[in-house]
Amino acid sequence: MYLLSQKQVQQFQDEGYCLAPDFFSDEDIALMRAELQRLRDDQLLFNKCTKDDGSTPTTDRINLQICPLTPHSDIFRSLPFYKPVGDAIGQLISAPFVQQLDQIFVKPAGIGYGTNWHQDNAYFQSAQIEPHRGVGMWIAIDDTNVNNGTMRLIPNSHKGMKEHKRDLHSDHFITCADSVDESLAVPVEVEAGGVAFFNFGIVHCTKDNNSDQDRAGLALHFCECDVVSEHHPYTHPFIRGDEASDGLREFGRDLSADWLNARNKCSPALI
Ligand SMILES: O=C(O)CCC(=O)C(=O)O
Repeated sequence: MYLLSQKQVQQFQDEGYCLAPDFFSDEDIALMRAELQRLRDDQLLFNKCTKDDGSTPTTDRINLQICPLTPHSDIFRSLPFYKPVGDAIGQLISAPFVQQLDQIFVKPAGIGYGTNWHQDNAYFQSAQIEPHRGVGMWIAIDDTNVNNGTMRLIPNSHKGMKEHKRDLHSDHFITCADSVDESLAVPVEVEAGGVAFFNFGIVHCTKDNNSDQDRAGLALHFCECDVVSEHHPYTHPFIRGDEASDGLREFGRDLSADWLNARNKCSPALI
């Protein structure tokens, strides 16, 4: 059973983020990689990069995204119901809470393009949402480091919302890059299976992948149920609280064993 330490929880409360370097096992990562490969083979990820006009697609800069993910993958749909995930989120925000959204970004080797500075709360446009009541869980599907453009985040940046405008190097992203002091940023350098938890108000980005290996990250977002944003068309399953049913009420089936069952069937050759 994985639980965040008191020190990690305290850092999340004080600075708006914490890292859990060994959250997922090699077997978990093998399953994530196998399912991601299936999604890529099925051409369900799309390049979000554009020339400076916000609309003309690029071929020399690629930032592949699938969002939302759950409608395309029973395996990733089951991950929030895997007990260690809900337990860790329950240490950071209060029940009842739901899943807000899920997505994967892939930065292909050499031409992988970063996702510009932003606060997730600028996307989850609910008038009433308070950033500390939502948490992003960014999972390294591959080893991450500065050379392959890992996530960077700015500690303590969650205490106020910044102005965002359209990022014209992408087809729909928004950014607060103009008001960011990059010298304050911390890179999230973790091996595959490591996790960064961060408050919906934390300013963060990813950079270009200059390495010779693809780099993928999976982002799950959770928030307390009374601040959920309906901005994205998405089912918001209850993860903890009286209305939580391990997916039964939202998806018609108890999904609590699905992650482990799929993991047990996944080929060890992929590890
Ligand atoms: O992986 C990325 O490029 C960006 C991820 C991100 O910004 C997020 O999860 O909020």
